[in-house]
Amino acid sequence: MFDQTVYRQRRAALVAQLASGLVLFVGHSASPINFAANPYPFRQDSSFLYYSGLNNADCAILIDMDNGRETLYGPEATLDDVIWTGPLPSLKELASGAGIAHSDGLPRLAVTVQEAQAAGRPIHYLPAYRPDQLLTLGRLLAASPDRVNEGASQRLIQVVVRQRSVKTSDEIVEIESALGLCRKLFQALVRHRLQENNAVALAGILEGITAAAGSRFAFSPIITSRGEILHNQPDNHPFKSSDLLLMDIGVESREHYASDITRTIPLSGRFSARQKDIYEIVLAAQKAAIVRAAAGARFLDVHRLAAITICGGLCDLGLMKGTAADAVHAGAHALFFPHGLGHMVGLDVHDMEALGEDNVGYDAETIRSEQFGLAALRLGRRLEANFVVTVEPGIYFIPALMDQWRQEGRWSDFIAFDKLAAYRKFGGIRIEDVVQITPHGGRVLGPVIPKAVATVEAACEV
Ligand SMILES: [Mn+2]
Repeated sequence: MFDQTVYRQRRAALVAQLASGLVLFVGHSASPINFAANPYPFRQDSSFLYYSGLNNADCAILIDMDNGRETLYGPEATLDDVIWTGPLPSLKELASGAGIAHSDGLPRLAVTVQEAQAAGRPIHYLPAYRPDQLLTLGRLLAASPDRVNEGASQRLIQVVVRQRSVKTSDEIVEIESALGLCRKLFQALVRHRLQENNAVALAGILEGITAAAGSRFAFSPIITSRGEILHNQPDNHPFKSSDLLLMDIGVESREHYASDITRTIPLSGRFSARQKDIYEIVLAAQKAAIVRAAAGARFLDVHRLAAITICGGLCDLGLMKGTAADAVHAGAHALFFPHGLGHMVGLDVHDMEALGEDNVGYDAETIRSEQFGLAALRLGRRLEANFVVTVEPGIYFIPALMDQWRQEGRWSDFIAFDKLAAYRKFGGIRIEDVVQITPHGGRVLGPVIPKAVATVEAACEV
């Protein structure tokens, strides 16, 4: 974890915004796979991690903002725990590592919360998204688990989102270290792509490299020769050497910050002319978007710029027609680019998504569109310096969607449906980097991972 002063400052900044009442953070419990003693690998709640750095199960933090008292609640290790697990820090030691002055057992938390409720004091807590959190909060607050989120503090959500959105240099170092491992994964993908010849085997190799580095995936990786299936999970269908291979992968840093990288490579090592044409459009859209992603710009407009670049390129190829800006205004680009340009990255790969996508990505100025494609944009709001976001445009040829739009005659002014038959087996291309927002545009974080056609092909030769 970071030095305890980091967590103290984060909590102090939080309290300064909220002023009075109590803040309650409930951490995660172990999540059993098939019986309690055989749990999934533990991953702490990201807001709990952000304010404490503590990666321990069954803990809660209560901050009394009226007297400044901070308390860590949790189980004290028993002799049995020590016999099975080895020596463990005491609760007091855990608390002091996080700069928290007081510690106590969980029964005491229940009493303190009840007293505060009885006194009519506000208790701010974040919405829960795991059954164990819902049960714990429900028990503590004497609320039914399926209604406990109705009492979540909108004010606390706002303050936490504002704070976690702006990354410090320490956090950016973490994200860059996670990106460093992504580069190794890209190199391994390129190296092993032909011997292994299916996505399951490649995913296993990449998972092994990740685990050996002491890390883990930040989300289920997408490794597929069918890039048009946006979240296709690895399967064992053999690749064809004429296919493109899309890898969208992210790992956690030591302090659990995420990375999120997508590259699309030709399995043969050389892009075909048709693949190259589409690839260059995606790359141009990504580069234009990164330049535009400056503090003060709305990400919605950056997304639109990427969409306009894509439409312009597809018009040049004869797959679209009309004016790119008109096509994007109508939403015709979403046939090829049906998802959003990106999202924030931090302790979560979709940072803070558990607090509500709209609470993170939209505000009073920028409301989420209901238009197909644009509605999937997770982040639309105005950017600020030191936000960290992904920029990940793509072009996909999705047969079911092309068929439906053609039948409906949808946007036939903009789409050359008769030209699309030749692309039914093309798949999809996405290129994604993680970018730090600066006053002058986006700064790509992490080591260089090849993305120009020539450097991708050169990497494939090794
Ligand atoms: Mn992403």
